[in-house]
Amino acid sequence: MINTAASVARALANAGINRVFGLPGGEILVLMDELRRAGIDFVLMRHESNAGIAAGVYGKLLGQPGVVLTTLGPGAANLMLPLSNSYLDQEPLLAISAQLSDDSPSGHTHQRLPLLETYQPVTKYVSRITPANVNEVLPRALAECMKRPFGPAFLTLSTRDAIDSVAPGVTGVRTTRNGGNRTRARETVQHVMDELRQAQRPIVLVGLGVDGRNYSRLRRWLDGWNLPVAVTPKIKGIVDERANNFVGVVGGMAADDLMVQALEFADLRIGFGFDPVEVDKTWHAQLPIRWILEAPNVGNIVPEGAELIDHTEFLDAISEHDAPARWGRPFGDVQQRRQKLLHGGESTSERMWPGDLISTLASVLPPETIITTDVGSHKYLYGQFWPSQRPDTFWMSNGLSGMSYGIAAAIGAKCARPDVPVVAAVGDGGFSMNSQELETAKRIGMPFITVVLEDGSYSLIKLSQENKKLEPYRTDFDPIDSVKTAEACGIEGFRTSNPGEVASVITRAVESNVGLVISVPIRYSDYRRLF
Ligand SMILES: Cc1ncc(C[n+]2csc(CCOP(=O)(O)OP(=O)(O)O)c2C)c(N)n1
Repeated sequence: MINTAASVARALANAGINRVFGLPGGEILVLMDELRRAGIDFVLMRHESNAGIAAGVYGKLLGQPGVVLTTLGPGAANLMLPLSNSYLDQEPLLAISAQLSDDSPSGHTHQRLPLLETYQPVTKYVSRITPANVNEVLPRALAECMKRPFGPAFLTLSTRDAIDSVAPGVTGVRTTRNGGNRTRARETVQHVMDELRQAQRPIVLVGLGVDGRNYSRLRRWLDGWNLPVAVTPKIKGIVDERANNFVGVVGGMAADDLMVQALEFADLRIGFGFDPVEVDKTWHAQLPIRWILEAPNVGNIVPEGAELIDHTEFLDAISEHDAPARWGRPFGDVQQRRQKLLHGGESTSERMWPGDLISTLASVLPPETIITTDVGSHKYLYGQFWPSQRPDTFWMSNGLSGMSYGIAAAIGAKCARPDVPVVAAVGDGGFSMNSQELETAKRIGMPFITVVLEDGSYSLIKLSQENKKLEPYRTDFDPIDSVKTAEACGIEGFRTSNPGEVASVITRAVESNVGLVISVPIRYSDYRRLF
């Protein structure tokens, strides 16, 4: 006979999970010990929210649910941000927290929270784990996380249940990705061919509902036919953004007006795995879209007129045909204006033009580099202008847009891909939310580079205040020295506004695979010229 905690650990190990991220409380020590015995590493972090974000990115990169473990009460309460992020950003995340035992007196209110009721609306599945149901609940939760759209599940385990015995026999689950309806794929190909034959300005809008493993098929179709393509931020890298047919990034990034103009100008919009959860405006509801989805969008939404079809089948079938028309470069003007924006300013000895930072980083970082961003003006900058080349190399919180994502995501990414450089691009506001995790990265031997854009403000909000013609009020802050913060966490810090210095310091850090914080002073108002 094994206890329930051991059953949980065994189910996770059988599902191929080798790391769980979290922060302990006394109530999860038994489960932590069982994880250790099952060969699962517990990645000790400094905030549960960061642990959840790291786990979601780690899981998605490995094609399995990421797992975060917390104590009850406050530890579990800190899971709201990562669970919401997982829900809206399609990152598979299984969260397990402790909970009070049933036998605790009803008047015992210390750390008692209605956790299942709280998290039920932002997850795909919630349940208590008990000795009686552990064999069903764990496989179900893991499978729910991986069912498209990917998302979160939340489970609780009380200290009492953790040590109670269950009958052996947990075999674990194989997580699967569900496809669409194969029979309709060929029909849809015919419709799309007909529509494309008529179109002069078609654009394919690729979104996070695309399985990254289909990237070469997708490129064969789009590049082979020279079809104009735009992407949403969370699928950046699915196409090569340096290619001639790449129009830009839609979904509230820099140059958004330009992107919306392009979409309005198009006479055929093909939404390939496109999920409006990434879009902060409502054009997706007004402009007609030919949807090609293989799974429902976030919230289990299937837009009107959309059929669920298998993308692999569709891409294989459409690639058997020649392009039904030639479109030239209908969005050439938009493409040029987009590039001009990036080069529309100048660095000085005190402040770097944000566009120069992008160009500099792009010139020295290898194409396999994983970029994670935080949330703010810098996210708009990287989201639009970082020239992604490979799938799964760009990570941001966009459906939720939750600050503090960047550094936590970098830890998850580096754990999943220790062999590639990882760069967290953050603002000085976001950096101060969770820079303590630099110590985590150092301690667990997962070094990455953090680029901090220093402008002494929550610049996105400050700009919004200005746009609304409001008095400047409480959007500036005094600096917390990010170089010293880095050093306090045991890694090197460096400040410069010189593009050449950025290039050489980063090249050295990449070559020697060490952690680095590089702080780059910028002017918040420069962002205005990019948006
Ligand atoms: C957790 C959370 N709190 C608040 C916000 C609202 N918000 C969005 S961007 C932003 C400013 C971020 O400032 P900073 O990290 O310095 O980046 P910058 O805008 O300067 O590039 C704020 C406060 C948010 N998205 N998430």
